[in-house]
Amino acid sequence: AEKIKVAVAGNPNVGKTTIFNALTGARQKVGNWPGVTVEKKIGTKNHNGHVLEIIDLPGTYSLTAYSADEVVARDYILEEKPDVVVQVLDSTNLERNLYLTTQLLEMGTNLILALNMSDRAEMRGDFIDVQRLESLLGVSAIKTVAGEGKGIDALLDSIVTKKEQNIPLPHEIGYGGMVEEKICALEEIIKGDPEISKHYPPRWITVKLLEGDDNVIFKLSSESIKGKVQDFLSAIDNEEYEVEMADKRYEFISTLMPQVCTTCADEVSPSD
Ligand code: GDP
Ligand code: K
Ligand code: MG
Repeated sequence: AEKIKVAVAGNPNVGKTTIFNALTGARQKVGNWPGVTVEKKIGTKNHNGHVLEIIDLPGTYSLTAYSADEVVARDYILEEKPDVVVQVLDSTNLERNLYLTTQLLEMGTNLILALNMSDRAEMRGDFIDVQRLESLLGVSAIKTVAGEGKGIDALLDSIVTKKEQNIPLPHEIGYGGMVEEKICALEEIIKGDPEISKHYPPRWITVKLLEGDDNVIFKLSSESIKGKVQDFLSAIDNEEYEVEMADKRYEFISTLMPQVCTTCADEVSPSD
């Protein structure tokens, strides 16, 4: 059977490794990502006649190029194009964890949310409306308690189903008039690159460049397009856009939260 490539992503300390271990059992290999001392873990799992190759990505709060961990995680997603990305979330810090979700959605990943630590959330009296969350975000979501193996079979079933459906749609957050105008203009330039649209979601590349993420410019193959992009970017104030876009993502999440959980309040506030 064809291998299903699965990447496990998430913030640090949400139970990623525990989920990875529950998914793969003892069948794992540990190494390093090329060029950096970030641990790379790969495991395999046979599930109902399907072979899953599962990667435990480094824990990250975001997918901007702020650290080696973030670059490793996002380059894996962009270059290796896993069939399915499982984001593990800490259900007691849902709002904060959804920030990474917005970025995974913008990258056009085929996304499943593992709402982990659901034992602790329920002990606090927080009940997340999973179906509502799924329909608002257009993803699949499953409650898990990783250490007890709860939800792991459902997660495996969901991975296979996701792969078979294979309809990742880049989810677009509207950034509002001023920013959208710039996105539109810059995206036009970027789409002129002969390689970019074949490999990456152009809007995602555009958003990252507007945020001042220089690392992304290396994804462009044409020198003349690179020059045009640099001219465009030097004429604007990146910081202003970065702040505005982060605000819009938080706004999107804070509008969503009361619709999926009436009592949830993060143990750690999203701005920490
Ligand atoms: P990672 O940093 O995301 O890889 O997180 P780990 O897998 O190392 O887990 C962090 C801690 O949370 C460990 O002490 C786990 O035993 C614990 N943990 C993981 N999943 C759950 C869960 O669903 N419920 C509870 N109560 N604890 C969990
Ligand atoms: K925590
Ligand atoms: Mg870990």
